[in-house]
Amino acid sequence: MEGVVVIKLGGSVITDKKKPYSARTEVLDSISSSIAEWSGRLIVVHGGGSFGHPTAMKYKLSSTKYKRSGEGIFETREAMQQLSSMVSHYLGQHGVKTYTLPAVSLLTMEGDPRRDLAFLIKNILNSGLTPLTYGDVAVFRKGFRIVSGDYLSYVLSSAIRAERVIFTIDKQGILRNLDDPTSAIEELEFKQINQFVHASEKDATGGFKAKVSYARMIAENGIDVFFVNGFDKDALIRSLHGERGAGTLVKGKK
Ligand code: IP8
Repeated sequence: MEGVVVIKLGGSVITDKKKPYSARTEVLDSISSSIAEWSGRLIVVHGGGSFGHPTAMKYKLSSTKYKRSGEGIFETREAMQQLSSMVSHYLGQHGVKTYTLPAVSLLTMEGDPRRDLAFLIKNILNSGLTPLTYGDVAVFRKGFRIVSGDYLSYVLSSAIRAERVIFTIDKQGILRNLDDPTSAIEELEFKQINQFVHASEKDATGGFKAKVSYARMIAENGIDVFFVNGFDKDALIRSLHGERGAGTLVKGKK
């Protein structure tokens, strides 16, 4: 689908990962205003930050293991739904009206994209609404498992052949040197990306390493991927327009 951008709002951007259940409302407000300024079509995905991850880890839920018992599922999903309703609220305040899709509505019982996913998304986009989804605990044939917002960004961008995917993170981009926050790499080929995995705290969905592997899969599908600083309004707007120099561009395979 021409011109659609998928933006993933990283949990470390929209929440303070050091304080449980603390949303950065001023950041949500600023990101929402940048999104509203941009006139193109968008799908918004967000991560768990200090809402989803501590709760999921408390109940030993992860993106790799299935669980049959419902223990902790309500608590984790409730935390994510709270965060998601804040994301939706701030977008709405700026005139971006969302249509929230829980992960389970996008996937089959095997965890793959549902067959008519592109059709579902197109119908929402064509109505003028903005699809919104988030990392969640989904239920599959084998039981409950977390699906990350990064995986959903991959699934959605592939289904609709997005123009580009933007991962907002709490750094200037992918850093060449982890000790130097100004060392963001301007452009990378998808094959090079795995060399630059940032250290990240342990979380329920595989941290930065998993994000990089989804970014690689997206770029391998021919879609450009940006890593931009979610706190930098200018960089965010530039990446929405697909401009180079806004963080790191991982070039889609040609
Ligand atoms: O932050 C995590 O989503 P992510 C969702 O995109 C939960 O990995 C439930 C922890």
